[in-house]
Amino acid sequence: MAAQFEAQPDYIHQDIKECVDVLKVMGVTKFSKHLQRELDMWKHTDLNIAVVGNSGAGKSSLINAILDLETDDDGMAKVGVVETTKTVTTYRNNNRPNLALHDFPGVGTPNYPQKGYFDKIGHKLSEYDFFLIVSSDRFTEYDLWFAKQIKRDEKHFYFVRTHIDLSIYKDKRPGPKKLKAKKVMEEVKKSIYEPLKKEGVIDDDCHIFLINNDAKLEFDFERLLQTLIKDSPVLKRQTMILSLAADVDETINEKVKILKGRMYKVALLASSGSAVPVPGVGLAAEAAVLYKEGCFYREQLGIDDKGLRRLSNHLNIEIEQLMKNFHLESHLVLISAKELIKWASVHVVSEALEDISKLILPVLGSLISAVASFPLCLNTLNKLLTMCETEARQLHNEVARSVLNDDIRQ
Ligand SMILES: Nc1nc2c(ncn2[C@@H]2O[C@H](COP(=O)(O)OP(=O)(O)O)[C@@H](O)[C@H]2O)c(=O)[nH]1
Ligand SMILES: [Mg+2]
Repeated sequence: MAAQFEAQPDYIHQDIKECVDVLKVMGVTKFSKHLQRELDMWKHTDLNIAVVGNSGAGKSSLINAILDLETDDDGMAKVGVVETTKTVTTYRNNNRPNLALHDFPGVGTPNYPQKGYFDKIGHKLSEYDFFLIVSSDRFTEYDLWFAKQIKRDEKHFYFVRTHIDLSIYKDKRPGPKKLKAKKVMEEVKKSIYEPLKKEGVIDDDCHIFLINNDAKLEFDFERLLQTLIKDSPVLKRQTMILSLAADVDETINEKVKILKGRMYKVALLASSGSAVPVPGVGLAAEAAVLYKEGCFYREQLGIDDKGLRRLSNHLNIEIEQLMKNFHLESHLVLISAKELIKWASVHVVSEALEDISKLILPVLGSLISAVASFPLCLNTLNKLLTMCETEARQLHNEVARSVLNDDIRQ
C-alpha cells in the first residue's frame, strides 16, 4: 500500500511530543543538529554476520546474495574458489557498509582443526550478531560442534542448506513439478532437522533454510532475510533493514515503514532550518533537506540510477524503455533540488494539512518563525515516498513475473 498518514501509530505522536519538548529546551539551531544526529543514528551501528561452512558449501555465493553484490561490483566474494589458507574475510556492499558478512574458514580443515579453532581464528564469538552455518548437503559433525559453541554463548544461529534447486532437479520421481519440489524440500528439511534435534542443537525446524543462492525470490531466501530482521537486536534493527537491498517484498515493506516513521523528523529538520518564508519562493530554503531525503528514498528502494541500471539488466530491457514502460517519474523529479521545488509547487503546495501537522503546528508555531512550511515539507515527503514506493513495487513485481516465466519455460 502507498504511504499514507491516516493511521500513524501512537509512538509517532509520542515521538513528536518528545521532539517538541527537546526543541523548547535546545532552541532551533541545536535542535536541527539533534534531529540530524537522530536521523543518522542507524549509520553508527554495525551488524556482523558470520558465515561458516566447508569449501563448496555456497558461502561466497550466499554472502553476495545477501549483500546484493554482482559481477563487477567492488568487493564481491569470489565464487567457486577453494581458499584453504585464508582466515576470516569480511565483505560489505559499499553502498550500505553497515552490514558486514564474515567468511570463516571451514572447521576441521588442515589449517583450522577443531581443536584450538577459535584461538587460531583470532576472533571472539561475541563480535557477531548472527551465525549462518552453511552446507550444500547434510550438516557435518564440525557444523554441529560449531553450533554447540554458538549456542553456549546464547547467540542466534541458523542452518542454511544451499543448492536446493539441484536437489529438486536431481529427484527423478514422477508427478507435477511443484508437488515434487515440495516433497523434496520436506524430505531435505527432515533429514537436516532430525540429527540436529537429537543432538539438542535446535528444537524446531524454523531455523533451517533451504535456498538457491541464485534465486532470492524462491524457496526460503526471503524467510531467511525476514528472520534476520526479526532477530536483530532492537537497537540494530533499523540498521539491518536499511542495509539490505530492496529486492524482496518483505524488505521493501520494512524499509517503507522506517522511511515513513522518520518522515516527520525530516520535515521538522527542513522547516526548522528555513528562514521566514519568502512569498513566491515556497520551499526553496527547505529544498536541500527534502532533496536529500528523496534521493535516500530512491536509493533505499533500489530505484536510484544504479538500481535502475541493475533492474534493466535483470529484465533485459533498455533503461530508457524501462522508464517509459513504467511511467517512472522519481528520477525526473529528483534530478535536482530545483526540479523538486518546481514539482512540489504544482503537486504539493495547495494540499490541506494532515493530522500530524495539525497536532504539531500549535506547539511549533510559538517556536519557529517559518513554521508554515512544515506541512508543505511533510506533504512533499509523503508524495515522494508514495511515488518511489509505487515505482519500486511495480519494478519488483515485474522482476518476480519474469522469474516465474523463466521457471515455466524451463
Ligand atoms: N545450483 C546451485 N549452485 C550453487 C548454489 N550456491 C553456490 N553454488 C555453486 O557452488 C559452487 C561453490 O560455491 P561458493 O559460493 O564458491 O562456495 P564456498 O566455497 O562455500 O564459498 C559455485 O560453483 C557456485 O556457483 C546454489 O544454491 N545452487
Ligand atoms: Mg568461498
